[in-house]
Amino acid sequence: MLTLAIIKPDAVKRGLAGKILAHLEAAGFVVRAARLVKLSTAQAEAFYEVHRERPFYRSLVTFMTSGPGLSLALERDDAVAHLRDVIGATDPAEAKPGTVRKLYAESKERNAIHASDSPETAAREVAFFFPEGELRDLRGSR
Ligand code: 3AN
Repeated sequence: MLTLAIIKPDAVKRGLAGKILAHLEAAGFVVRAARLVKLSTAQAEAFYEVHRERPFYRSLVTFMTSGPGLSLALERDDAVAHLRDVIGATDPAEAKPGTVRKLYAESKERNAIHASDSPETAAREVAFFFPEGELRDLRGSR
């Protein structure tokens, strides 16, 4: 199954995209699609629509539009749950040792990586960045 990750603008800016991708590949994920995207404000607002009422929403949108992020469609068995384990808790201070956020995140907001939080969200988020046809073309090519 597929899930959606974004190596966030803080991590791309600090030159950590390659290290984080290597970490994900070592954890058994296969890259099915990748795109470096600088989100517009409208796109970031739509992506984080579920958080619209949260106090950090405006700041989150500003951060996510501050530079390009690397969006990834990743495949492995039970991908959503495994990726959540690999990235660690939202707050890097609470993330377990060896998780991406423990290793690379700066703060609760600038936390290096996004990962879909349920299979339903994963389907929506993969489609947000990678239109269906594009993924179909990539399937079976490796
Ligand atoms: P996760 O990314 O672990 O699923 P969510 O969905 O609760 O966490 O939050 C989405 C994003 O909002 C986080 N990745 C982080 O960038 C930001 N965020 C979450 N909680 C806070 C907070 N208390 N203060 C600032 N930013 C936050």
